[in-house]
Amino acid sequence: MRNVACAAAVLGALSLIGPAFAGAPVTQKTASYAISLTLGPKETMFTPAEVKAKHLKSGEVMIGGSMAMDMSSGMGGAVRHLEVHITSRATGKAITNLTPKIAVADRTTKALSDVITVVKMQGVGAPASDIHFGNNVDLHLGHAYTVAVAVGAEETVFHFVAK
Ligand SMILES: [Cu+2]
Repeated sequence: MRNVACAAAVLGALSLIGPAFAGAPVTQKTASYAISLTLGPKETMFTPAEVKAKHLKSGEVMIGGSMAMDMSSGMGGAVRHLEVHITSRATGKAITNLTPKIAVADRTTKALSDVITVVKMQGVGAPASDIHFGNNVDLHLGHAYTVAVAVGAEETVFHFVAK
């Protein structure tokens, strides 16, 4: 019975801090926006030219600037695809013309927060409503993180434990 109690305790804790990996997105509201954070498995990010040339049917296409780059080094323990979807609370439509600032802080090591290189992207073959912002990032499993997302003057902070 000890294991059962333990698992229940873990699940209870997780529901407080929200899913961190491949779970449903966690959404927070600011005055004008609904901002959703999703952490999934590493995604391969392609340029529009690569998608065309290779006839790709999956992965993600980078549509925001040519300097976009993969932030992950593979040295941090686990690579996760961090995505932020922003919707206007007034129209319900995806915000595609404002690039958010995203900062990731490891609260376990208390390291300074990293402002990540934000890539605007869209799933290959997905509709425009899929347009989102983020990058592949290195996370340490079991560490607690905060992700601060600023859209214009509005900001929200997400808390999770990487798993
Ligand atoms: Cu993405």
